Amino acid sequence: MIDSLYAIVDAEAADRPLALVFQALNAGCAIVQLRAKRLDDVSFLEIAKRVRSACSHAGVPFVINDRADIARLVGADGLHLGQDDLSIEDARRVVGDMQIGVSTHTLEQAAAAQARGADLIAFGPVFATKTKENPDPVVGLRTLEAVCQAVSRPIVAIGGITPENAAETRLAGARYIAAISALPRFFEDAP
Ligand code: 3NM
Repeated sequence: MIDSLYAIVDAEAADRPLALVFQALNAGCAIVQLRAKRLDDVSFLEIAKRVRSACSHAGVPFVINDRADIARLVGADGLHLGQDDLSIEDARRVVGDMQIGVSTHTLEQAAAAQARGADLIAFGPVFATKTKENPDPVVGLRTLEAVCQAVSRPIVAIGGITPENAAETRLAGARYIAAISALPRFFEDAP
């Protein structure tokens, strides 16, 4: 399961974000995303450089949430965009051919993200989440399954993913499972 784990480290919410990144890398996660909705630019850039370096050493793709400028500055492997962030087209003008992921919450949004050239499509919230401010309605496993069948880009399931529901979420067809609040628990359960 860890090799499908898309570890999202929230630089503001985590007590020690870098330690969490190292834990995720040591456990063998698939992708690391750094997220910071309110951190000042200097601090975000500083931590992003460190995570960039750690991921490079581990050979794990490093994704920046939302901030195309910081993704480009640190040479991230990917940029992740929400529905209200830059469009894929505009983001590409900043980050070039970097991998771009897009958050989606309906089948229509997922299909549109694919049509616009998203490399990875996040879909959720699959389960109830307390992490996101104003989350979209819970989509559930059946809708996740339908989206996984309808689009050909890899799907990242997100929202309320825990070690307990990770297996059924993967079975629904998600290539990756993303976790924020339950992230440390995946390492406790790792062999
Ligand atoms: N995006 P947790 S749900 C950042 O539905 C985010 O697009 C979502 O946090 C979406 O693993 C979510 O703690 C929060 O539930 C995920």
